[in-house]
Amino acid sequence: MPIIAHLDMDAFFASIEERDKPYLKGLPISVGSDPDGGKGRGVVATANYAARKYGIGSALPITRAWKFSEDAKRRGEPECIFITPHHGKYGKVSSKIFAIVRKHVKSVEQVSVDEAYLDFSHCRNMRDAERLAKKIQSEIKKQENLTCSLGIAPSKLVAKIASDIKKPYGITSVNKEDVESFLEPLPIRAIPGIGPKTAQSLMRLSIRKVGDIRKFSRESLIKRLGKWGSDLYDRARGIDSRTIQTKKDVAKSVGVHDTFMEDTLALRTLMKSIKDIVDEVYSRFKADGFVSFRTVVITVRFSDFETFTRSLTVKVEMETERELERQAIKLLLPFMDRQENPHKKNIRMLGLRVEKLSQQIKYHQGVLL
Ligand code: TTP
Ligand code: MG
Repeated sequence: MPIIAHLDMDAFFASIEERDKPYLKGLPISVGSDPDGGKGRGVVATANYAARKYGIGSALPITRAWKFSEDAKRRGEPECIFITPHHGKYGKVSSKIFAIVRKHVKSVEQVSVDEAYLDFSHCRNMRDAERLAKKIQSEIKKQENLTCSLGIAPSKLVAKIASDIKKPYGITSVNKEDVESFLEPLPIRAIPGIGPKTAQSLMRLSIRKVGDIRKFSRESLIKRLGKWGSDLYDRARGIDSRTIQTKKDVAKSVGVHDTFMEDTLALRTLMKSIKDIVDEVYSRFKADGFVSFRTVVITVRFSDFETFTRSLTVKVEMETERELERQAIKLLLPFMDRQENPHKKNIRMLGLRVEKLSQQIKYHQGVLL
């Protein structure tokens, strides 16, 4: 069972502005469009927690943010400080933060300027994982004077939801056996992918909490919401088999090709060749330390050098040589009949490649090797 952490910076753009301009300390801040005295266009990118108390937050039209700030002023509270974003600066801070994270964690999948999934599977247990989270959190605070929150769970989905629970500067961990009871009381909007529109259509079915989704069968959710209904059925149960994809994994592929002594369209020759190629690709893939792949690509070159590639990508990782062989043959067969080869041209070369690879991380007594 993997242990995945999700790290998300607190009020990221606004916290950087507050840090860099000491006179702003403690004041409500909105980073985004210029309100232009209430006539401005555009939206709030983010707001610090003091401004959120006024109802100001991401995606709020700037005219409304201005109004909320004016209302606060009338109540005798500090008005909101509106700042236009400095994206270059935020990018640089982001690089520094994830450099700190990478010192502690080998497998890091950064998904936005301020968040990443971290592979904590080398931790012996949840307490160990919490200690590591605390260490990363404190080091970011010490070196960059910024706070972040982390969620630790057996899946990306639950880790992401958990990182939001104790913001700012919080850590929330969810054990495997507690996933369902953790999700049950949360409002449906806590599930990534449920926006205001989906939330509204779910409200019509009296679905308000994640636990309410579980009262519906997969079929009835599909009937009401289409394919998304099936995803929702899984998400409400914390089911999510996505693994951490580092840049290295995404970029890597393992491939082999074979040029025939004589161009051919003979079934036996092609089947033997594809099986040998599968064997070779699979051995290399294993030797490079990979454990799973999600994409299979085939290349076919005909005797006139016309070349085609066809690929397929699946959601759930494939791991076995048999699966690779099955997919490779599935991709090759159309080239042997009219579908992809109406003129019955002979084949000169066959190639096969696997992509979207995941690597097994090697551990020794809880230490990353
Ligand atoms: P978030 O992590 O969603 O928000 P946040 O870090 O400001 O606050 P939280 O403590 O709730 O995590 O987004 C990260 C940054 O991305 C945010 O600081 C500004 C930017 N952003 C936008 O520009 N527009 C948006 O709609 C959102 C949601 C974020
Ligand atoms: Mg954030």
